[in-house]
Amino acid sequence: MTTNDARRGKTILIGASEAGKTTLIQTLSHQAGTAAKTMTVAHRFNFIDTPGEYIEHRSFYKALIVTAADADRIGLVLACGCDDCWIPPAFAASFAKPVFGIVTKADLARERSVWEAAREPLRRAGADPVFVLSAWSGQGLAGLAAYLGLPAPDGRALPAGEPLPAGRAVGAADRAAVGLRGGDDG
Ligand SMILES: Nc1nc2c(ncn2[C@@H]2O[C@H](COP(=O)(O)OP(=O)(O)OP(=O)(O)O)[C@@H](O)[C@H]2O)c(=O)[nH]1
Ligand SMILES: [Mg+2]
Repeated sequence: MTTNDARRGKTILIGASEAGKTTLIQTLSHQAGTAAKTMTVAHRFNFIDTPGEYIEHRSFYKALIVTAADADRIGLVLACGCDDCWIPPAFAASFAKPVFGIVTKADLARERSVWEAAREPLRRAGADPVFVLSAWSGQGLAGLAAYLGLPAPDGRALPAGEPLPAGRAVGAADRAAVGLRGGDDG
């Protein structure tokens, strides 16, 4: 670990499947490519990436808390316009470390009211500050990068008119891979 790495510290990202955690890590780490489904906890650059299932099922909470011991701060991630955000109120109190929030996919909603609505579950969880951004358009990334002590990335701005990549379906095979047997155990 270099001196710079030590100063920046490690950030663990926690949030539902498809929230955009891995894509955001790739973008902040200046890595090209498309994010594959995260199957297990992964250390990537200054980040600890977690599978969405870890917040979607209470039985994984302990694993999240133990894993967060290796991090200096916790980022709770939620996609703009999500129907079920999975982030419980006061969740930040589970960690004796700074907890901040990230609303991703801001490019999917132009209205400020949608962004504000997405901030609410994060605020209720105890996250502060809360950043609103899009890894694809690049909007809002500079603020988060500055907070984390990282160089500002360009985002992944797509050529005008090109559709955004479709989201992946999260299926039974994904659930099995992270150790879930079937129905919701939360
Ligand atoms: N429109 C839009 N789509 C995004 C953005 N960030 C990620 N996505 C898409 O959202 C989907 C899920 O992204 P991931 O980064 O794999 O999500 P994740 O939170 O790591 O998901 P798990 O690994 O399943 O927990 C992918 O299809 C991404 O291309 C964004 O800022 N805007
Ligand atoms: Mg992922």
